[in-house]
Amino acid sequence: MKFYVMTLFPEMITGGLSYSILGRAIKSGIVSVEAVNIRDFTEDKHKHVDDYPYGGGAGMVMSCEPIERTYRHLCEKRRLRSRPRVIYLTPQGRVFDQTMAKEFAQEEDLFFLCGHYEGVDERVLDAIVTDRVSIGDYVLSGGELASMVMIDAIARMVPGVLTNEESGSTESFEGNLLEYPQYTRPEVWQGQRVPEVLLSGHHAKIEEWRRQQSILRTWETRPELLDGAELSKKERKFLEEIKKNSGAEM
Ligand code: 4GY
Repeated sequence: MKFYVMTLFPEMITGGLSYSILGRAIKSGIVSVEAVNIRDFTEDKHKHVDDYPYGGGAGMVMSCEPIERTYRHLCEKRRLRSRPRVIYLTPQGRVFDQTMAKEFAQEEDLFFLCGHYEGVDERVLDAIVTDRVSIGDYVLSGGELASMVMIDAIARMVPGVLTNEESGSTESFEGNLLEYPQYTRPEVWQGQRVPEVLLSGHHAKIEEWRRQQSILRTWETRPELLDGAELSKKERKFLEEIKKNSGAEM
C-alpha cells in the first residue's frame, strides 16, 4: 500500500513514521510513505502557499493552486490508474475509528492533504478531496499529526504488516471491548502482586478472567461500546453484577 501526503512539513511525516512496526513495514516494502512539500509547487518568487481570507478575519488560508499542482504531480506519477481517495484532515470530518481503518486499508493507495493556518480554500477541497476525516474533537495546529495517526492505524490492517504475535490486540478491539490489563516480571513490584490466576497456568480460567477484566474496563470508561459487544450468557450475567455494584457505590 502506498501513502502520499501533501504537506508543508514533509520531514514531520517521514520522521514520525520511521519507527517500530510501521518503520519495519516501510523497510520491508509492504507499505511506502511519500511526503510531498506543497511549497515546491508554488510558482511565485516568494513561494507563497497562503493568502488573506475573503470576507476578512484572522489568519491565512491555504491557496488552491499549489495544492492542485501537488495533487496533479502525484496523479501523474500514478499514471492512468483510477482517481485516488484523498483524505482531508479536519475537525469538521467524520470521526475516524477502527472500522474506517480497515476500510481504507483495502485501497491500493491513499492521498492525505494536511492543512494549516485557518484552513484550505474550499474550492480545491471540493475539487480533489473524497473524504473529510477527523481523528477526534480537539484542534491541532495542522493536519500532519492527524494523518500520521491514520496512516499508522491503517497500515496495521494491511496484510503482512503485523506478525502473528502482534495481530492479537486488534482482534479484541474489534470485539468492541477494551483490552485487559497486562503484567510481566517481577511477580511482586512495590508490594503489588500479579493477579494469582495469571500464575496458575489454567488457560480456561485465565481466558475467563481476561474477558471479565475487559468487560469491567469497558463498563467503567466506555459503556457505550458494550452495545456492540458480543457477550456469552455467563458474561452478560457478570456485566449485570458489575452494574448492580456500581450503583451501590454512588
Ligand atoms: N482534530 N482531526 C484535525 C485537526 C488541524 C487548520 C485544518 C482533527 O483531523 N484533523 O485538528 N486539524 C486543522 C488545522 C487547518 C486542519
